[in-house]
Amino acid sequence: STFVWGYGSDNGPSKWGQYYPICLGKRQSPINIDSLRTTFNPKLEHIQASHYISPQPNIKTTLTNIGKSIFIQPAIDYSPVLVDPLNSGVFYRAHHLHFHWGASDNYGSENAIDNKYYPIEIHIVHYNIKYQNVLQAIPKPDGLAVIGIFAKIGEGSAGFSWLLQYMQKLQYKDETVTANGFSYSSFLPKDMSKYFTFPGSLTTPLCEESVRWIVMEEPITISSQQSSFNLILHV
Ligand code: GRE
Ligand code: ZN
Repeated sequence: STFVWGYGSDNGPSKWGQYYPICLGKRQSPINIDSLRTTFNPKLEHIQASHYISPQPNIKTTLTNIGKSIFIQPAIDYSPVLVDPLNSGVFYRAHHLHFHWGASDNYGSENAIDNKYYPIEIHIVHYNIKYQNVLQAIPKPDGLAVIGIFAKIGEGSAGFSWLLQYMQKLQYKDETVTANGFSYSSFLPKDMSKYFTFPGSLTTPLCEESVRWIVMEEPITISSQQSSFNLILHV
């Protein structure tokens, strides 16, 4: 078929299921998190922020314009490991970080908390170390864990300031640049102790139902100038 998925009225999420049947499933993301209907689980594992600090500044990191997002992928020798929040014997390795954003600061996140949407949502995608690589893991029900971080407008962000140095070279789809000095930790909120976790899916086709979601309650802040990082993209 000639269907190309997107976010418009003709090709947006409500149309994806006609072409990608998994997108009609029962474990689909994103969701609005209704905080009054969540329960506190004192046994949840802590997310260890220290695992996300780059051990050295000169690790090669590939930045790619994938058309709908910017993708940040450090060399494999820097890949933090996440313990499953519900099971201390299950581990996921960080694979890449990407962004979702809107055309204005009023919307852009995919998930929401109590119907509040943020201008940007960051996804740190991890795969279960029992699988050989991320492609093997994507179709498996226990394949992925994604940390979702919201960004709102406020103080500038060190992570976005680092990213903005490279955006001029990433204006067109499939452009790629090799960067130095990336650290996942520069995209994380100070308080990692409060998060919502639930089973879900990739938020883009094929919508595979393989994600253990970990959505941080505390947003990071980026300056309004930084929030226009996407405006130079020809996507
Ligand atoms: C996405 O396509 O946006 C995506 C992934 C993997 C996990 C979550 C997610 O590619 O939203
Ligand atoms: Zn995503």
